[in-house]
Formats: sequence, C-alpha cells, structure tokens
Amino acid sequence: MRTLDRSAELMERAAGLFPGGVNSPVRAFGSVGGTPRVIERALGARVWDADGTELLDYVGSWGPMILGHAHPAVVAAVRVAAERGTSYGAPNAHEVDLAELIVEAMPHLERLRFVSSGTEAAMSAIRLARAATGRDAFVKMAGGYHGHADALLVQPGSGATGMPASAGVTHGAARDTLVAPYNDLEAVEALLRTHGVAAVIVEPVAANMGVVPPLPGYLAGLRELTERHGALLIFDEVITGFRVARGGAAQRYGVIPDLSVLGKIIGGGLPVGAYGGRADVMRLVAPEGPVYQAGTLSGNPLAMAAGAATLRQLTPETYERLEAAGAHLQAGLDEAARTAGAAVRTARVGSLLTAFLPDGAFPGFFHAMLGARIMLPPSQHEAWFVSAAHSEADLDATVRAARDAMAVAPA
Ligand code: HOZ
Repeated sequence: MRTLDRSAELMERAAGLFPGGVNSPVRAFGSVGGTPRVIERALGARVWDADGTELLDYVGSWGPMILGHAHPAVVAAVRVAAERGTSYGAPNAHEVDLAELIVEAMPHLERLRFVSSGTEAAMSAIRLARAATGRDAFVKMAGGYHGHADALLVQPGSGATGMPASAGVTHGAARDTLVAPYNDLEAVEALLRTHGVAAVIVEPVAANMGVVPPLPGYLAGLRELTERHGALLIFDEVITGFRVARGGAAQRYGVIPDLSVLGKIIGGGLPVGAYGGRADVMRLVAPEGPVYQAGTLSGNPLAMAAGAATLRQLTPETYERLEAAGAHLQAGLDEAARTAGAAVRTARVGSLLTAFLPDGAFPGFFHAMLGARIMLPPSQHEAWFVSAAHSEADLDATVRAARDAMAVAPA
C-alpha cells in the first residue's frame, strides 16, 4: 500500500519556509483539510505526486495547461528558446510572434503589452482606464477575482471568497472600488449613474466562485451601459482567453470590450500576463504615453515561446473536442448525481466546469475523488479545467468515481 510519506515530509519542510507551507493559498487544502499532494511531474492529463501516485488532473495549473502537461511542441519550443538565453530585458522575436498570434485571434486587441502575471495585467488595465477617463472609481463584481493588486482585492473570489477585502488593503486603496453582484445589470447601472466610473471590470464567465455563466444579455448590457456612461469595459479573460473559444469570451458571446486582460494559456504554463485593447487607449502606456508600467521579465522569451507553441496547437478541432469533452463530463456528472440521489448542480462553459455540492459536502467529495486518484481543485469555488489530453476513458472514469463520491458525501 502506498503511503504519503514523501509528500508529508516535503510539506513539513515547506511549513517552516512558506506561509501555510505554500506559495499560493488555495494549494494548502485549507477548505478541504488534509495534506496537499506535492507534485513531482506531469504528462498529458496526469500528474504524479512525490510518492509516485498517478492522479488524473483537473487543476491543469489553474488553467494554462489546455493541451495537457508537457505537450511535446511546448517542451521543444521552451528547450530551443532556453538554449538561446532565458531573458534579455530587450525586445525579442518571440514576443512579436506571440503577439501576432493573439491579435489574429482577438483583433480587438489593437495594441497589447506583455507582463508577467494576470495580477499585473489587471492592475495595469485599471491604471490605464483611470488615466484614459480621468476618473478614479471602477466597478468589479462580488466574487470576481482579478489577481491580488490592492484595489482589486475587494470582495474577491478564488481562495479569498467571502472576504470583504484583504487585511493590509488600505481604506484609500479600496475607496474607489465599487462592487456589484455578478449578472445584475441594474446594480451596475445604479453605480454608473451615481459615480464617475473609469471602468467596469468583469470575468465574462465568472470562474473564481465556481463557474457562473453570464446570463443572456448580461455582457451586451455591460457594453451598452459603459458606453452610455463614458466608462471603459474591461474583460478579464485570464481564464477564458483561448479557453472558451480561440477568441475568448469576447468571441463566444460576441461582445467586444475596450480592454482585455490575459494570462495563463498565452504563456503555455510559464509566468505571463498581457493587457490590450483599443489603440487610442493603449497609446497612453509608456513610453508612448504617460501611464507608467514596466517589468524585467516582460516578454520573457521562454514564456513567449511556450505561449506561441500552445496557441499554434489550438485548432478549431481542438475547441470542438474540448467542448465535447466538457459536455460529456457534465452530462456524466449530472447522471451520477441522479443515480446517487445527490443534490449536485453543475455549471459549464466549454471546458470550464464546476460541480456545486450541497453546503458542507465538498471536502468529503474532494477526498473521495482524491482517493480514487482524481485531483480536483481543492476548493468549491474554483473551476475544473478539462484539457485536450483528457480522453473519453478518463472522463468516464471520473464520472464513475464521482458517482461513488457523491454517494458518500452528504446530500
Ligand atoms: N488564483 C488561482 C486560483 N483562481 C490559484 C493559483 C494557484 O494557486 O496556483
């Protein structure tokens, strides 16, 4: 029988080094309990923990691994790039290559800027919107997660779900952050009517409070309202970009924002972020304009090469497969819930999916799945990421395990 000796030992050492033993809070298993698995390697739809246990993976590094882990084209691109140096701090061909691929898929990004994380990208987009409009306030949605810049950590989703704001965020930093419920146009309109709002920033598909699809007309309504009130519309497509369609949620729902925030998939699993949109607005960014933003690792050749290699693999057939895989898994989970008599509700957009368990049931479900060697995100509030490497057999095995897990989790 396998034990968790090595994972447990590494986590014990990590506990003396990192807050909570981790480098990003949700990884600590805080909301499910137990000891996190320390991952040693990954391939396709699978990861292996430090004790050699093979796990079918639905974390997918929280989104980037749309092709599955260690895709040969991505690994080869990184290897070739690395042999030419890992960072120059100067313009390079890889960043031009990746930007052209992004713009081809998302022509509304008339200009863009690469940074090193989604947090940086969202923070910079807000700064830019404020400069473009001369207004301070902006609207975000309750449960919307846009990284951890101070002003954006007000009623955030993800690991901080339910927090009014993080400790350490000053009143001043949070003062101009207005919050509306997701999918509630009237609430946004009321804020736009009563405040000078620079921008409305939204995850077009909410994916950090579990997956919550936009109601019909919601995104188009935000477009119309922001235009009417002179505010910019910012889509945070860090998760949805190149995920729910090649052109992201903007393409899937046919709504074009003024600015977009990207990350995850465009870096193929290496650290990356980007923001971009209307050329007249992006022209305000330094050195062309007065909005300062810079970064030593911006346009990093390895991240750019991994991102470009990933985007090149994402054909229309890949999206058809991902859509079919997501639908297959959702239908299977719904059927499993019926069979188990469990009050489980699923929500899905493409290959992004959440199974919402009854209150208090997620930890038991999560651990039953882990026992069946299926690694779900360790929080009810995070999306499951299906990749192009998940086979039908993988999805069916997941459904079988879920049926058993739902039967043991309280209904
Ligand atoms: N912010 C990510 C979840 N929405 C978590 C990132 C991580 O822990 O890797």
